[in-house]
Amino acid sequence: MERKIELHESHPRYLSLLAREKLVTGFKRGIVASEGLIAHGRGECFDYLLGECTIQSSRDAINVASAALLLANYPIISINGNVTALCVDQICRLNRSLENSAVEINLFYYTKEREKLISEEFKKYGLTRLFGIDPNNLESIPELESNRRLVDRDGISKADVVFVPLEDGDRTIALKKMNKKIISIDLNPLSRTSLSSDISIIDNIVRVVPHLIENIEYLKKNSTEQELNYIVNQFDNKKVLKESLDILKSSKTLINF
Ligand code: PTJ
Repeated sequence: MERKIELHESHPRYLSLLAREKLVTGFKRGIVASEGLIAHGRGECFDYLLGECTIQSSRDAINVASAALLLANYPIISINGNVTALCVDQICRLNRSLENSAVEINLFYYTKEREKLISEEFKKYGLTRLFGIDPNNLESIPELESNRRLVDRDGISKADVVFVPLEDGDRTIALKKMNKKIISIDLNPLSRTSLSSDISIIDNIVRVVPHLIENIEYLKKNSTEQELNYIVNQFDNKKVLKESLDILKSSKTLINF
């Protein structure tokens, strides 16, 4: 029997419940893989320990990511089922605010049907060109065996910067070996993706993408190329990872309660 849940903004866990609802709906519609629900649960656990907010070191990483995306010649935003269910609209806005970027689909639990549904979902939000769907235009990343090994010749293959929200570690490492600059979003600072990215944003994607768009718009208006380069060059990703781990290990969230 179809279940109907009413979510009220006044509920203390409204945003968390909303994200769950988006994923469950995405799963029922065939956009999210069943494993995507488990992956979200893992993310929630880290989010809880981070206090469900954007910590200072992640704000810094978002600022650096914004500068790196603006400096890139050809940035690609890689998307999957969870990213689509949680923030398809915001990803399309991010793509529009970058102007020279493109979006590429890359599914770990690949099925033709999911690829089609996700691609239609992006079209609904105004995306006219989605890479990664033309089998004749795909090539394999060396040393990678999962479904994620296929990248588009006109997309990720050519990109200098690849933005990978909710990615798996193998592909991040493989893309690094191809000399791509990797910007990731992952709530787990200990994941191989976070550990091997150039810029690791340890935060929930639903908070990150709006901040990123706002930051990009600000930097576009207020920064020179030299200033953007300075922001990127002074960045220390290890410091970001260490600071987020320190917060996870401390009881700061409990103390603030
Ligand atoms: O749609 P597909 O087939 O490409 O599959 C997508 C998933 C996410 C299921 C697939 O890539 C996967 O299994 O990912 P992993 O290896 O479980 O990694 C996902 C990472 O994202 C984990 O480290 C989670 O902690 C993290 N994560 C989950 N939800 C969020 C998140 N990070 C940021 N924001 C979230 N909302």
